[in-house]
Amino acid sequence: MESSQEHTLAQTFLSTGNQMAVLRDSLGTLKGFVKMATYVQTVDIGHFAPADEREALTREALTREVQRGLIARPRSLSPWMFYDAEGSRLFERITTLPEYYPTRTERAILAGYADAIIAAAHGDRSLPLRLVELGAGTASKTCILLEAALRVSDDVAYVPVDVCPDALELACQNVACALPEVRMQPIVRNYVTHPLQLDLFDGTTLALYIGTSIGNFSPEEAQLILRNLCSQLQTGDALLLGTDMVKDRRTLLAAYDDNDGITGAFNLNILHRLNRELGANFDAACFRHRVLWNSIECRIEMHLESTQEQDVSIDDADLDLHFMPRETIHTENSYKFTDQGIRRLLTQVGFEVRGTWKDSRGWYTLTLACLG
Ligand code: AVI
Repeated sequence: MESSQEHTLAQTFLSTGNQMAVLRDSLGTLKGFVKMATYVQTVDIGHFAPADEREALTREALTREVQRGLIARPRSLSPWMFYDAEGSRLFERITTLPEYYPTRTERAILAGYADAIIAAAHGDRSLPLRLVELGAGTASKTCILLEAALRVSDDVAYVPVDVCPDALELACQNVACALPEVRMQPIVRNYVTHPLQLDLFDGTTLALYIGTSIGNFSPEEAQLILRNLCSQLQTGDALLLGTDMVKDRRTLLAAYDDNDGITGAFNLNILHRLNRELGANFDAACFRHRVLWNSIECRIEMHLESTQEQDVSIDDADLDLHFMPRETIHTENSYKFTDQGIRRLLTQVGFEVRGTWKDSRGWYTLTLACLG
């Protein structure tokens, strides 16, 4: 039976939970995905049948989410809704903005300390090493760690886990091109609603939860995700956690409200998405991107604020909404951490901190934790 907390999470996030394998031809070209359990057929990516099924599941999840979040007071929508194709493209742009420091800061820490991190995580070099990445996205930073792993072991496997098959495909292509010697075992899975079930591994597993993705979850959700992950690891395995740190308010606000308005477009894209996918008639020009620093909860909050009194309907969800001027929809939290907060979170779920690496300003931390 699901606990009520798990049930709430399950309602909030997409639920496409199949284990998949990537197929390649003899030249290593990506041919398609198959379910692990039925690893018998070659499927061309372009004709990947379950796309319809995935679309239907997404529409169902979107419908449930607007029926929950837009009727509630205060109104809210879950941040997974940002990431359709356009939202993912906008997010990639955000990661390159001068104001958005987390991505390049984390990349610089990885570039400087990848060998030290791998050495700390992988004590017995004679054993195979498996890197399992939650929310792999395009795996653009992961190659730095995989390269370091290949410097100490010639048996390295990479298990990217992501709810989005397109992102996984890109991750696999990126890694396969740069590091063809890495064995790839991608898993399409929403690790929030469907806890990971890793195959037993005769070697060391290093779980990666980087990109400060943990920051988009409440402390309770973060604990649940890490506890589930912890349950899949064995003595000697480790977790590398990336966290954005509390810092001055101006820097934090600028990172989520850039001068070029890309983060604003990313936030407003949720309304365009509802127009495209659920027959809504939001006029995005009548909403504005609002960002605030909640110092009590230690988090950046993103909201969409109605600039006027207006009516909106979402036909496919049978919703008629009335917005008052300045009424908001809360779309994202991005929690920021302190050293004590990271330690508390990790020890609460059964990990022991083994090492931390930071940039010179202390803006971002990578923490290596092992099973306590
Ligand atoms: C994906 N996540 C870690 C980003 C963050 O910083 O919370 C999402 C984001 N939202 C606005 N800008 C970036």
